[in-house]
Amino acid sequence: MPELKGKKKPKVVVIMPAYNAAKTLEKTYNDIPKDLVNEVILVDDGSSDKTVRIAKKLKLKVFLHSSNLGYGGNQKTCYWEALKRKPDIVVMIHPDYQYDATLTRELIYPITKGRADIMLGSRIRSRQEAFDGGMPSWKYFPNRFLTILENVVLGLTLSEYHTGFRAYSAKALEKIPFMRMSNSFVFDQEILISAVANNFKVGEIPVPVRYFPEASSASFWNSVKYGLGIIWTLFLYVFNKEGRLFKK
Ligand SMILES: Nc1nc2c(ncn2[C@@H]2O[C@H](COP(=O)(O)OP(=O)(O)OP(=O)(O)O)[C@@H](O)[C@H]2O)c(=O)[nH]1
Ligand SMILES: [Mg+2]
Repeated sequence: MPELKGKKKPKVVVIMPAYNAAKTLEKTYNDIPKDLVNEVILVDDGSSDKTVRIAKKLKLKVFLHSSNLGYGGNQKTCYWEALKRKPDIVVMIHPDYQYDATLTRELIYPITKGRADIMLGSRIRSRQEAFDGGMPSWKYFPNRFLTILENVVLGLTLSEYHTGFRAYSAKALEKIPFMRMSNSFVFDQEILISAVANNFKVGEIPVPVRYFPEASSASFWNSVKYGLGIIWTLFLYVFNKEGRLFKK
């Protein structure tokens, strides 16, 4: 995994998978360090609010889904369009202002130095910090349980797998069969499990978390379904590491 050699400045494309993000999009966008980023892509997943109007006002590159495909389906279009632009690094940031986008430089630094292929912005440095940021306990504890399980199965030591602030080296992303993955929230896990199946180096930095109504749409039952989906995907990985879901 060489340093991005000969490149003074890597080409960075930011992608924002959006669904009803009108109230938070502009604030999120304003925090992205513009000197670092070549292009910002937003894929709208059939929002019923003014997300698209605001994205166009901000002069983002906007792509539209005619109906709601789901969070994973949204990211597929995001990465597909991002990779077409031949970037060095692709950064995902949720447009819900839950993550601190000013930390993008820190997030991508280990990738530019060749120390990591994928970097995650973790909301869980400590329980107190997560609670202080407003994370509800019914999200915190299942997150911890699933993270421990994923660490044991995958042999990693991450503090969470569920973050919406991530950076991928384009070379790694190209080897991940993301178009075959789920259209639901489980996509975020499948992509990391595939990273492990492909021997990519995954790292993390802590990021402060902000919980407020617009930053979190997942209901209790959707979260339960999501948790079961993760366990099922881990099962598939254990019994079929070389499967089409994980390897190209
Ligand atoms: N719910 C939902 N979100 C989508 C979809 N497509 C894109 N998104 C975006 O993905 C992000 C996901 O949303 P959240 O509901 O905050 O989920 P989360 O951050 O994983 O979970 P929390 O810890 O509850 O915040 C938001 O920024 C949405 O704009 C979709 O089809 N459904
Ligand atoms: Mg959120």
